[in-house]
Amino acid sequence: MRRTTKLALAAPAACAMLLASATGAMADESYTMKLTDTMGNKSGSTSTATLTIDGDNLTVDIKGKGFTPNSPHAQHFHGSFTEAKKFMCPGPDQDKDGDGQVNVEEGVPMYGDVVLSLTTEGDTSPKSGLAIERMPKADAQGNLSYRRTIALPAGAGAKLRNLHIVQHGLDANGNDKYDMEALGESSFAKSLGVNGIPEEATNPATCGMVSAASVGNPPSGGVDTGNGSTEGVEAAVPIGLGVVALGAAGRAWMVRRRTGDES
Ligand SMILES: [Cu+2]
Repeated sequence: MRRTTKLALAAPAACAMLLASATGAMADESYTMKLTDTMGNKSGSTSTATLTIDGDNLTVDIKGKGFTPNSPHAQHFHGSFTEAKKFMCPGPDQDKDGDGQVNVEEGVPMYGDVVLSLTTEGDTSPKSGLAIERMPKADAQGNLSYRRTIALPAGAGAKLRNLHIVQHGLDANGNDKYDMEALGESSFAKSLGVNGIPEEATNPATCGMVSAASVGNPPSGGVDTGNGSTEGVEAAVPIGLGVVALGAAGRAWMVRRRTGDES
């Protein structure tokens, strides 16, 4: 009888402890990571990203320099919330065709699919991967500044350490814009059915891993009590949806460019 009572009391206590530790792991944490041209793409771009996690709210603050001026730069969290999958920033050896650039197709096997699109407003899903009109634009000096708070799926905040940030868009021939002369057409965009986008606009310029954050401890992932919570995010990543959206975004980008050229 006494034994039963003890157990009955013990269970809620254990639950409370679990809850407490879970809350502790997810309390306001802030850490800083460097985004650099790990690819050897000669982008000349570097950024500092500060991530602040408050439960499942993520504030991303990015300050960068050396970006193609007056140009939009697509940026994403890449990788996977699933710890079993190890993704990382590509090195120059990912340049399989030896053209001196690690392009998107060469980078993806290493850095993984888009998990979150770091847009300036609206949707942040992989569908907005190339929503260029909602991506941050570098100023005339090539400085890029971005800040946004994003609500993550439940439990995802604690799993960010499995991800990394990639910023895209570089100026390979140093004429301060994206053009076909330097690297030709983006085979990635073309593969999505969007013609006429310079590869300069899609190639990765910087990459930085959350697990390499220099300040504070990356979230431990200790609250990984189930895998259902982030599956929505994971499932939204792959190809089908992303491809359609990237295509649409690419076309929008081209329309914008044409309009710009005419004016
Ligand atoms: Cu990306």
